[in-house]
Amino acid sequence: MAIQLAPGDALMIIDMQNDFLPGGSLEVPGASALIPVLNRYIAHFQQSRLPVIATRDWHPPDHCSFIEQGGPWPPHCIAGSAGAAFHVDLALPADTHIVSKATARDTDAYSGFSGTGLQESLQSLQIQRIFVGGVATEYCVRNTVTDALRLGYAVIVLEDAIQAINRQPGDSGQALDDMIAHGATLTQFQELAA
Ligand code: VGL
Ligand code: ZN
Repeated sequence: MAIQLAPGDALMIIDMQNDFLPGGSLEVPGASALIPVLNRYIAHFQQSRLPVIATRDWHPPDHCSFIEQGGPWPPHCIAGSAGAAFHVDLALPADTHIVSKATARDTDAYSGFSGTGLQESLQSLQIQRIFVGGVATEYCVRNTVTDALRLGYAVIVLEDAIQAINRQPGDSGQALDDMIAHGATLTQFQELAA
């Protein structure tokens, strides 16, 4: 079933930062394959004059999620570092709304809504439906999607533009099931009406 973009829609790209891409400190396997797909979505939303939002993981150097501090992850996405920059091939428009998350040392936040003001930004842009892609499916994508659904947004997950870490085999499928159980729908680029 074709999806027609309309006013009130926004594209939300989660954490397409160097540290989550091949060669980065917390590589999401296969994530570079998302870049050309996300660029097609970006072009489509721009042609429709609809907003693009990009979240970024933006940690202090001693963030609680890092192994040295007893957390699960190698250091990654340290605010201002090259690893925290968006990948150069991702064609983010100049007026992209950038949302920095997990910026405080003592709290981790997988959701783009967590302490960021994202909800207020969406309200001022009069957004009602968000199309979500990026990484990682079972962490930041999943938590951002379920928060958005709880807040009353319609959410469409771009199944050809997300990638999981899969620390446990099956994490990706579980995350998709969970997002669907919360009310998300899935789509792929071909489903978007021209
Ligand atoms: C993420 C692990 C640690 C994510 C962020 O963006 O999904 N995953 N920090
Ligand atoms: Zn992180």
